[in-house]
Amino acid sequence: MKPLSRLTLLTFILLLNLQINGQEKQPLELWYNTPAVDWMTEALPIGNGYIGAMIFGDPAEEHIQFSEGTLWSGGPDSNPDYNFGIQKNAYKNLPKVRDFLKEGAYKKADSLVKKSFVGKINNGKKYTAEFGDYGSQQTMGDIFVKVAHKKGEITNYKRSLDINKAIAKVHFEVDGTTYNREFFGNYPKNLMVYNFKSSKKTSYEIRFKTPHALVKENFTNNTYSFQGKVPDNGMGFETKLHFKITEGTVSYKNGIIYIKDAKEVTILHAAATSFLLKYPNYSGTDYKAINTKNIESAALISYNDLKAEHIADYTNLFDRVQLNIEGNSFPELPTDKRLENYYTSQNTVGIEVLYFQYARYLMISGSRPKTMSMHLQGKWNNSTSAPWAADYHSNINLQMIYWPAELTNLSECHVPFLNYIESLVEPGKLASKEFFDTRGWMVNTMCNAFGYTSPGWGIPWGFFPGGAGWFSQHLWDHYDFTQDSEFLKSKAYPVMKEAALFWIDYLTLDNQGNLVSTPSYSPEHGGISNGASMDHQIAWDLLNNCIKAAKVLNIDDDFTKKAKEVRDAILKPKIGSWGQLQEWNEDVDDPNSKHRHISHLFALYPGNQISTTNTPKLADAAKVTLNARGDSGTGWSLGWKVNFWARLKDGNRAHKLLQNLLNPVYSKEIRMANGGGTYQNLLCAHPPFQLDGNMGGAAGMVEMLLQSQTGTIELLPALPDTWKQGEVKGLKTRGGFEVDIAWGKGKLTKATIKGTPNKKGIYSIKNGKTKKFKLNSKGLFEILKY
Ligand code: FUC
Repeated sequence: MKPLSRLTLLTFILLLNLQINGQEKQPLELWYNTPAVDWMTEALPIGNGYIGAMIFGDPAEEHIQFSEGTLWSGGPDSNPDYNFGIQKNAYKNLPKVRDFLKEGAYKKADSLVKKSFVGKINNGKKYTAEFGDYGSQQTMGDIFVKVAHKKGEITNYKRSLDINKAIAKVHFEVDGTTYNREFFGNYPKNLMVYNFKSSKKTSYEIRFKTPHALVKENFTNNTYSFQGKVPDNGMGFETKLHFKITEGTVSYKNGIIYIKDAKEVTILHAAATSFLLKYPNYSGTDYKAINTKNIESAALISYNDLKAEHIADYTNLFDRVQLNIEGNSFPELPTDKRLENYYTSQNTVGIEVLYFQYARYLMISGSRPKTMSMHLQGKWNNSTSAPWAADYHSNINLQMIYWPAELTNLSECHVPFLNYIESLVEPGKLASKEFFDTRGWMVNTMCNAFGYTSPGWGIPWGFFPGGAGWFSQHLWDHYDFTQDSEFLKSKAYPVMKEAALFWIDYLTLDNQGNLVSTPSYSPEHGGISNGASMDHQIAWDLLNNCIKAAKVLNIDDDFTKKAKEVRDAILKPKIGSWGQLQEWNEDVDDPNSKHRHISHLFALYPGNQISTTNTPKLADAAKVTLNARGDSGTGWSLGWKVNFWARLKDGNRAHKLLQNLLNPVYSKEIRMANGGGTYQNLLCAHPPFQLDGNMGGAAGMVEMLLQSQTGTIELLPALPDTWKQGEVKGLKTRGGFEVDIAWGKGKLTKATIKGTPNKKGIYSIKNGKTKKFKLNSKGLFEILKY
């Protein structure tokens, strides 16, 4: 072979390889050339599903802060009278409130709700803790690793997070000695694994610090154990660290582990608590046995094997979806600089792809079967009194955190949330009975780890019985995307049905013969109403999903008949005086309101009662509302708006909102109006840090490329002009299909729909005509060139 042709062949192979392994070659890495000083905005998150840790990367002393999802203050063990916030017999005041509302006596109705339908924390007891017996998610503590590195100038410093493999790294050199650290969460072993290497022997001092009470501390067989308890409820927990070293010695004195002259140190880190997600006691896990087993199962395995096991487990999920968009710039700049450049020059989509895959990274790192559901901060919390208790908010936040799960082929990661939903049914039934004398279950705005399902302890923010219906949408979606009818039958449908019973009982007839939700408040915006639109849309969505589920399961009974009757009688979305979609039954929307919650657009996203194809007038009204609310907001509000505009098929506007979401933010204080964006570690800034915006943004990017909520697989429904050429692989749709799409010059070039052989469906390209398709005997359907 002539040298030239060999070169051509090599180039060809290289190009082919680049294309095939696009994901592999993509620089999916966050990196920085300075250590993190600040936890919220700079430290890098890793996790094994159960535990979330933040890595700082200081050469002189590594700092690993961590939390385990089940560690909470509050609950029944903090107060023997804890009762899920319930006010007994509250329902006796309901007819009076309804009468007031019918008469138009809104003020009187509102004060009676504030008095009677408010959740009760602490049951009269005095608590010093901010959230009383409601509790807060807790940090477990901090591990500090002092490194006696050589004195001298630190060179070639790099702190990074490789999200292709889910490994955080720190590298630096001092006077010819190289120091390398690696950190990852191994889900199969339920361990965190930290590795410190140096080209010359190094000594270390390691200590654990926690804000909780000490029960017992000891050190045997190179294993340190700290058994502690949360002060207010005595919840037991243990942090266990096992040390493996190459050369050198290990010793222990007064809470400090000394490692002398080691070439390499591996720390296996286990953490567990006595919490059990089970009504009514929420306790009973043998956490010490779990830790012993987890450490023992890994102690004899080499560091490289633990790493290989982790990479195989992680990539099995992560590699299912690939996204390439032309213009992905290679990261010759540190991530914080890229973020700054992105927002000012707005000429690189590389960071958008990184942001998208980072959301999937965070989902895999924070939510795996058998782990606790992610909370407002996923699994990353460094506080004992976190913002909003780092709890489970049902009026947008928790749902948004799980929006990308099914869409981006991470169904398994959805499971902890689905289990959490199930755990709320029993306490939610008690709350439903005492507050409203209704059947079924409900939750309100804030939920904790201990079945708190009552309204919050302040009204109007705390009053939102719509939460359970909205949560239930996730159960239906899990079925719809996976087509797992056993799950639908045994898990989803019973819970959905109970949520529907609440609405069947709660809705009342107005003078025009419509069913309305009364009393109601639109989440955190405006006053009491004779029908907040979001409630109606949620109830409609829930009943509609119950009807679809019953059809799949072949159920035709009194409940399904009633469900249809009620669904069709619910007050429909209304268009108001200035062309807006009405937030309430009353036409009182303020055209100047910029409020972050746009609850009445639930029907557009994540619901499907409104669409550009089936209800164009309502879609136009939604547009009027969105234009009035503007393009700024808190982090999650921006994330929601990306999805709204994508559903309205306006790709450029959706992209503009994505750009606003990627606005660099430095503030850590709570801001309730504007100020949302992204921190230097690419975590979403409400501010402060909340994971919802990361996930909402990623879900929105999917909506721009692929939608399926109307029963049609819509390819490239909201492609922005700047995404001229690209390729996405492995996205999922309702009906259980998997879709790959490639496009160039803004037009589809190739798409593949995969699924069960011979399965039929409908598709459209860029909002064009709908066409039928049938998968072949291999379960494939290909669309070539548009
Ligand atoms: C809702 C929002 C707030 C915040 C909180 C956690 O109450 O209105 O903006 O995100 O949840």
